[in-house]
Amino acid sequence: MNYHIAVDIGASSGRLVLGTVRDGVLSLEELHRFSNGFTERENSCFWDIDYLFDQVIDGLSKAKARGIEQCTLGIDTWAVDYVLLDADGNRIQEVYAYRDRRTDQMMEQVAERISPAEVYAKTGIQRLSFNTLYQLYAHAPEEISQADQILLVPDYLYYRLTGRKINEVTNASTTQLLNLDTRDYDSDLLSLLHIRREQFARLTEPGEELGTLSAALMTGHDLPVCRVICAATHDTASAVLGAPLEAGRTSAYISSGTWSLLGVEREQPLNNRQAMEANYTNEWGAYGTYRFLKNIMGLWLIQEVRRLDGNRYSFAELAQQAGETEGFRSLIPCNAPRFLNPPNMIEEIRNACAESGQPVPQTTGELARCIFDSLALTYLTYLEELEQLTGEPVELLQIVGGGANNSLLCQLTANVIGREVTAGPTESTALGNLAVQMISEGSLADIKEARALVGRSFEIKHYFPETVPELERIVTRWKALQ
Ligand code: ADP
Ligand code: LRH
Repeated sequence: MNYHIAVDIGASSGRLVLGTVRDGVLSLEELHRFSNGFTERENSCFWDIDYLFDQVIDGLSKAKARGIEQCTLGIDTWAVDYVLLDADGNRIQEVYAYRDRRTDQMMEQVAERISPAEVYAKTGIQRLSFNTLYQLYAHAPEEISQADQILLVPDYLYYRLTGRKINEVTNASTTQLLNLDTRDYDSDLLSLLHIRREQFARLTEPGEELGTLSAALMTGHDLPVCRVICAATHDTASAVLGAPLEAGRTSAYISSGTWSLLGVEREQPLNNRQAMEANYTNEWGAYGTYRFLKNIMGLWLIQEVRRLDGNRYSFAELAQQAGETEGFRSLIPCNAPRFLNPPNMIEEIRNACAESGQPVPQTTGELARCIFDSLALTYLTYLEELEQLTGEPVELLQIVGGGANNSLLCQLTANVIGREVTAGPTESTALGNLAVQMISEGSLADIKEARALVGRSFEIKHYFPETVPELERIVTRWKALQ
């Protein structure tokens, strides 16, 4: 029996998932799950990277206790965030979380030095205030010069496990520093940041074998013998690899978690003027693919409402309460920067409703309904924009990730976009991570085979559009809010 373990850490939770194939069917077993989130201290937002590393070790110890002696191992996490290391490989400072407000004015400042059009032509990456480019620009050059090495978060976890320093490409593309033509870090952008090429590590493709767990880790803990494989370390790259994209039908996907990433897989980037103006991104995927997509504020909105409500209700309960509440009563423009990291999400949503003369959601169910209705309308807006940009009509929308559990949101999405929606697998990110491991060790030929395996191993739910009374009027109301 071949064992594969995916370490998948999203902004809201992490897990170690064991994948095994028996009789041509892939099954998953969750070995370990833990919560994640950034903490705010003195107006800055940080991840607890040591806690995350400890969770990886705890999960691997559980694997050993469960009888797994040998396995392959891959890691993916959220994108853009980085760790600065000194020459001894020690962290120079804490790891900023991308919602930290120090980058608020950085896109504008960078635009004074190099035009957004030039950056887009070079990188094809959308302008988001938290891209690594803007995060690094927020440092004083002297601080950057102290860094011997800059690793993104999953690269750093690999380094702690194996001692090897790499920059995995799918995640590196989210820095907004990779050049589409040279396929390396762009020298103009590096100069702007006062960074030397050697401060970044070697760009590494998914599938490369990185070695074994370090001797120090193996002597200090009871762990399986792991062949460590470089996964598609950007969680969204793994999520789309693990999505059973339907051949023969034009489909778009939403990787639905803390963010809703809505887009299509392509073999070529699309970085023309229209794509730039609409702010679509071309993130690098594994095996020569690109994800042409848009970041939508996503389930972060409900995560924050739930947290501020004292975690009284589960996500399933929140969806149920929303379902019992009148629909399309109060709407918010989800993608407005005000929702990226407001001091109080509940107040922010209420203020936005009051400012636009709509009823102010009072109960938790009303707040949840406002979020889900608004997300479904945002999906419609960007799906139509996506079709215009690619020139290809979309028949089917495939939702993967934790958000695929939310049947209210899936049904609302089908109703609003007027197209079939599929939901699942919910663990597509772990599946994409495992797929790279299996392709790397040779038990699967390619991503087509991997998707076929996912397709026959997991149940997918189908949602068909139901009529929404006065949808046109709702859409007009929604557009007026932007
Ligand atoms: P990330 O990887 O960004 O941390 P996930 O893909 O794990 O996110 O998705 C987490 C989200 O999935 C939660 O914020 C929640 O909104 C949604 N979710 C998970 N389980 C359920 C459920 N049973 N019902 C409704 N929503 C759910
Ligand atoms: C989703 C995600 C997304 C990025 C954001 C930082 O977890 O990786 O693709 O834009 O987090």
